[in-house]
Amino acid sequence: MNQHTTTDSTPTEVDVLVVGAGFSGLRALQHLREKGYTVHVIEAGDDVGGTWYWNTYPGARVDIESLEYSYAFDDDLQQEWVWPERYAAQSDVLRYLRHVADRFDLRRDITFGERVTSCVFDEGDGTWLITTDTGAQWRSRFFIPAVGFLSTPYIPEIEGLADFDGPVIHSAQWPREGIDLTGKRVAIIGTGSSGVQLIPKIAEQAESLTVLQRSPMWVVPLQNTPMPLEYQTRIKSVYPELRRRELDESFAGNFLVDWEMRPSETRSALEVTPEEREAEYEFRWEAGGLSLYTSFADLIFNQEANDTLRDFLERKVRGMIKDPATADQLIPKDHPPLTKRLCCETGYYDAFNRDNVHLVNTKADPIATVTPTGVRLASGVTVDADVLVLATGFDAATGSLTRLNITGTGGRTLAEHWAAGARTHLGLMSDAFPNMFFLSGPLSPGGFFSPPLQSDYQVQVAGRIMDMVGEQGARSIEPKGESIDGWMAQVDAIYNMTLAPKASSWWSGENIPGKPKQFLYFLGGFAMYRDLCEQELAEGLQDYVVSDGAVPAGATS
Ligand code: NA7
Repeated sequence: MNQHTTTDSTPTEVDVLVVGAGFSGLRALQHLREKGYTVHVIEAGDDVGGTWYWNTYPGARVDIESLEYSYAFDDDLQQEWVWPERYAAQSDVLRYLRHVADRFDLRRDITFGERVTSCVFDEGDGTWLITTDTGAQWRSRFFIPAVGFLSTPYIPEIEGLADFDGPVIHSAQWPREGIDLTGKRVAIIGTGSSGVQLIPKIAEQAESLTVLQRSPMWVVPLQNTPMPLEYQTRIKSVYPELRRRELDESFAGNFLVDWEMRPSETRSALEVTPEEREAEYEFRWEAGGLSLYTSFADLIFNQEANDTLRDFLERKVRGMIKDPATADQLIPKDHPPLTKRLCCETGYYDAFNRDNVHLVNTKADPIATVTPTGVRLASGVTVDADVLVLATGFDAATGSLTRLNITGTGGRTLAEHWAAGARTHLGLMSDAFPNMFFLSGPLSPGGFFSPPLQSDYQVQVAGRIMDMVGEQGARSIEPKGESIDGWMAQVDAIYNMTLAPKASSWWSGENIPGKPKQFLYFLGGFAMYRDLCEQELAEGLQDYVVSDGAVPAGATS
């Protein structure tokens, strides 16, 4: 292991340099430090939390139950922590991560309030040189950009945006001190998960809210409640078993509804009677959250099966919205349910029954320009506003990585290397960028598996690979080009078996103009992903190039 060597002129040396102190970066620090590596984390924010530090907009909360959307690596931690609600609000997730940082004494190895400006691989000695905006430099054997996959806000280039007289606020850049919208006329662009959470909160406070909707999403009730004490106690008594089954049996890392209430259906939606089907959908609608994903086995594969869910959801929306024309606008026509991420609502549909909320269909009448006093549509209709909210999403999966100014072998940047699309092996490593590991990265199960659990596993895999490199006295490791090609073909093959190609969203990069279209996540499920990783480790990393020393077959840490 290297020693810390801090002087004014030479970089500080550590074994592993991590960027980002969210769920994945914190776990990387905790786990790799425990293994004996020297680790340092650089975080741009003033505190831990990552996504849960930055997204302070009203209504921000998880849509996987908190008893599951939390670390599993330490049983005392999960036994002790008390979640106040089934689905934690942003402030509670942040409180939890602060607790984790303190409990495992992580802060002493984190620099806050510094932004990494360049990361360069030194081919001479196989190390990374990381520089921050203060001029501080770090040299490390391994590099983990744990920057999150929904962390670079996307601000669309709408004509006139810079001339708007009032505040323009992206959902992920909400003022930490809040903003008083009482008596204000607010316009919001964007009706994905962030917009769906924000809209009811703004509607409660603002004088008026105009929702400028380009594409409706399929939205289901979250059914959040204060945490029932008996429920929490019961789950804690079976936590290890629940955690095991989240990994082995669940698709997204959320297993509680299937575990507690009713196992997921293994049958086709077309195999059961209409009454049985309706009962299943009704049960999962009432159970809440993302549980509709597991209603039937073929909803994501078979259009006819999927149409039965569409029919159910359409009826639900029409039943909740008083004005039939508004209900019609809120029902997606451009994609089947489940082919974009379901949004979970608390008061979203009710908001459209309020007199102060107005829905504008900007697909039919697009935004022409933002003016100093509002938004003008192509038809000439104007929407007056004092505050403009952009819930317009993120340059997901790759955006934060390609902006980090990472240079690999041959002086090539990651942005250049990925100009035609992200290339990774197992979503974990890229060729030409040795000794660098992604967590919940592109082409991993990332967008489809509970981030705390996925990054936990990937940190462990990265640690095992580091051990193998160290045991061999090797200088560096990177995946072979053909391994990446094979993995990408596998990701695409599974994607093409599903109905997902019928939708465009951040999952496929299509939310960002000019970004290469590429399905960015592995849809085979976590269990299959883990089996493939384990197989590779057992076979001795044959899919990788190990420089200055070979790793023997069968070697694992
Ligand atoms: P999303 O899901 O990417 O939603 C972004 C929204 O912004 C969506 O409704 C977009 O409409 C809309 N948008 C984006 N650009 C424009 C322009 N130029 N004009 C009009 N409307 C626009 O982001 P979220 O933050 O809500 O959620 C991201 C993930 O975070 C979510 O899936 C959860 O996993 C957590 P479009 O659909 O493109 O027509």
